[in-house]
Amino acid sequence: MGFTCGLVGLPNVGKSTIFNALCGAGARVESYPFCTIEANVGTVAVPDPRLDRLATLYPDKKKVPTHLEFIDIAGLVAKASEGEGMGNQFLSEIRSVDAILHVVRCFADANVAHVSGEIDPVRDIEVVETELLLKDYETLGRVWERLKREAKGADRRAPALLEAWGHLVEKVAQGVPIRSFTIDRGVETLLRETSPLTAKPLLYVVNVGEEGENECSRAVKRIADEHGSEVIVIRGRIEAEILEVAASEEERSIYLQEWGLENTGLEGLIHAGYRALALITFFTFEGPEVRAWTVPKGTTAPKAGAKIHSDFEERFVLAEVMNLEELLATGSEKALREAGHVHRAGHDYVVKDGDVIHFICA
Ligand SMILES: Nc1nc2c(ncn2[C@@H]2O[C@H](COP(=O)(O)OP(=O)(O)OP(=O)(O)O)[C@@H](O)[C@H]2O)c(=O)[nH]1
Ligand SMILES: [Mg+2]
Repeated sequence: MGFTCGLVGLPNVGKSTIFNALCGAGARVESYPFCTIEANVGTVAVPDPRLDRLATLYPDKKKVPTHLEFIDIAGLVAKASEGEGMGNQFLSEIRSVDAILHVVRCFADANVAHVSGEIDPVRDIEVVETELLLKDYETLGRVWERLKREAKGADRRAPALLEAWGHLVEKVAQGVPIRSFTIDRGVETLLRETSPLTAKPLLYVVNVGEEGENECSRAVKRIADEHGSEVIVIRGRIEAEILEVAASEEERSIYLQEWGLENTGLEGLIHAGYRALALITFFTFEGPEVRAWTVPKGTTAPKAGAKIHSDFEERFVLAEVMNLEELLATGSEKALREAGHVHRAGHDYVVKDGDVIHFICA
């Protein structure tokens, strides 16, 4: 199971450029709107210095990072939920992602047309979010009609569900994204099955162009604060170009320094994405590999084992759990074991960020 982040936004805001900056994928970028029609999909290794440090204890093993998937989706415009522009196609693509990266244009460039004529992040964000809300209103409304029919039948739980669902539809009709309010427990399962777009975690990705932060990106930050979302600032074109021309990691960091950038946007995005999706990383050193894995917070040891091999969950006997920092401090698994710091964890053990786990299966 991978985690997928979808790049969503108006046409010509730099979604494909940022996708290339993240994935080095060479997706087509043009100065005219609707350049992207079929979604581009790319997978990136998650840089994690902890994996590099762990790998120093196992010099003969191959280092395998964990991965995130990005989808570069076609641009959407006002009335997309009614089929305008690329229409409904993009909506089904957004439905399949785990998190939305809402790309907002904050670079001025006379050579790059803006679908509404000028840069205005407040209006642009509203256009995109309104389309997602309209689509949710339609989807939830259809379920509501069905619940109304069912409430007339013999199912005694139906009226309570109908009422709670009605509140939900009302909120969406008022323009409140589903992620921003507390969901009645009675509708949780049905809501998950319906997979509404505005329930997905959302991060704003601000494409600031060559000059860096500006009044426009600060305006996006204010909106994000109001919504309780995070903002990642990316100089899209520069980062995409650096990734394209740099022949090695070293060269890449030299170029980044020249532009006064500490990290690539990718690193900021990954960290924010992990926070938004409540993901954690654990490590293994099974067989010939030292490896990082991603699971949602709250995952138990047998479920974590299933990431490695599908039958590990069934065959799970126990997990030997080490703390990565303790393991590095003692210098070897053997020393840690002798110090009595390898913990034996059972079926109920909840995996923590930074655990190093050895699974023992039947
Ligand atoms: N000056 C400048 N131009 C940029 C920047 N990022 C993207 N562009 C340009 O903006 C235009 C549109 O970029 P794309 O990445 O194709 O935009 P998109 O959002 O994928 O567009 P659609 O696929 O049509 O929805 C291209 O000409 C890019 O070179 C930037 O940081 N600065
Ligand atoms: Mg594109």
